[in-house]
Amino acid sequence: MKLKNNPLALVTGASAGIGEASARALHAAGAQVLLAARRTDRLQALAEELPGSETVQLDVRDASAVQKALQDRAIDIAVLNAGLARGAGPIQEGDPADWDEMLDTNVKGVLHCARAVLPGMLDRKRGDMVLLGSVAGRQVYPGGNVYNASKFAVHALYQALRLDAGGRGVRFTTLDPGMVQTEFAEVRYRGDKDQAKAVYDGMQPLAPEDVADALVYAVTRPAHVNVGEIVLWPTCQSSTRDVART
Ligand code: NDP
Ligand code: 8X3
Repeated sequence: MKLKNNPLALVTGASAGIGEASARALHAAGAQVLLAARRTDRLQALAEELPGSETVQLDVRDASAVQKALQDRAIDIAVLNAGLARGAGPIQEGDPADWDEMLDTNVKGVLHCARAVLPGMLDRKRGDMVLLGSVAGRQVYPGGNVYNASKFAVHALYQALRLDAGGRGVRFTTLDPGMVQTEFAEVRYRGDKDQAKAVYDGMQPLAPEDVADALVYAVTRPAHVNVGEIVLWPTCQSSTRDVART
């Protein structure tokens, strides 16, 4: 699956996990990649492996920084992937600072990036905007509460983007994976490696490369085809609550 004309692909959250795998896969498919995240040491190490790529230090929660960094770039493919969960306890024990961080990153971060990139895509009458949603944005699970709400909001934004900006040459896709083994669980449990490892005990999660493969499929379709919604489960995961473990 190859991209034509060496398009410029922005990947937010390219310093780890799904974003890093997506950047590698897009580059292999023929894109010039713009790698965005907060940890520039990781971005620079990745950029050295991907000739022609660029890095930008970006906190997607910072609306004016996002606007400044992206508004003048002719981005053909925007993979709005930066995101995180914090904690998995019940709402009645939740920490409002964690709620802010999830909503500011997962929801407003997507809005900030879309606001900066979409006008140019609409002017050029082409482009791909891919949102990293989640099955957590389709089914709530115990303790998922605010993370679930953030990903349900991403799904609403996907639908809203289609209505607000659809029909003008730009394709919108929501890519919604189930469990993927990345640093996600470590971030969620604030570096507790045992707790993070237990998430994947006795089951085979998706690899970030599996998600990147689906992404490349979506953006390499002919211009008149918009895949739209991709839900990608590990075979052993039947729902956000049901995982067959050995
Ligand atoms: P990782 O923790 O491995 O990677 C998260 C990435 O997001 C990092 O590159 C991190 O970079 C970046 N990021 C976090 N906060 C910010 C911020 N404020 N500004 C810019 N970048 C930020 O997790 P995943 O790869 O698993 O997650 C990627 C996306 O996929 C998320 O949206 C997640 O919700 C979604 N997802 C994950 C699933 C999973 O099971 N892993 C399943 C379904 C969806 P840095 O810290 O350097 O800024
Ligand atoms: C991340 C997948 O199941 O941990 O979106 O919520 S899950």
